Amino acid sequence: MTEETPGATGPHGLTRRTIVKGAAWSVPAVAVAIAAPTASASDTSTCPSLPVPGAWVTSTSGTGNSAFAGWNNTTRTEDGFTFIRDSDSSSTPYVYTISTFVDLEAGRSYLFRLDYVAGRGCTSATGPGATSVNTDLRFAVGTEAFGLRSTQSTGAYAVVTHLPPCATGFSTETETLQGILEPTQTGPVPVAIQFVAYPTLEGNNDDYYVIPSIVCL
Ligand SMILES: [Ca+2]
Repeated sequence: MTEETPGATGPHGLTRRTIVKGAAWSVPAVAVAIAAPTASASDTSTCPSLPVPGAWVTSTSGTGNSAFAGWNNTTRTEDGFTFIRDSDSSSTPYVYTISTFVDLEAGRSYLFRLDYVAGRGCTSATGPGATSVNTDLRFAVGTEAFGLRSTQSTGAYAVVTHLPPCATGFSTETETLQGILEPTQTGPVPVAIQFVAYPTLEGNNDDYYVIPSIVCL
């Protein structure tokens, strides 16, 4: 459960906490402006929706930190997910995967998108000048990766741009990762969002806030 602070709930049901180990958190105001797919897409009457975040399935490998049971966990908002956990002084990555299925029809075209903002995992207590460690983001539909990002050059993928310095919260710019899928068979297709927190003795991995969506073309 997310810890609640009365009167401090953000626009996505997120609760502000000012000092949290492993997360220089502020609710990404830009996320409020992220547009959900609208009726402008064609043939919305039969367009499938992604399940609500609470219905996605979580799997993990490696060891994530367990302190601060509220904000220092990965949480589900009403429209997306936050990943702010860290590898827990381990020598192997902490891998956190959130997945679901969506029923698609053969011969149709579907745009899958993932809007995200990223932030440094440095704590407010350590302040500017503190360091954090890379976290990878992978957005996959079926067997295709539609989005691959790393927060730092030590990661496996292209580095997130406009990532703010430590202790300043999430990026103020939203980026969209997306791809078009044209299935050849009708049936369920897996959708997965994976975070890989690289090993760190200090325990501060960078953070993400993501919102997945689907548009029928
Ligand atoms: Ca973190």
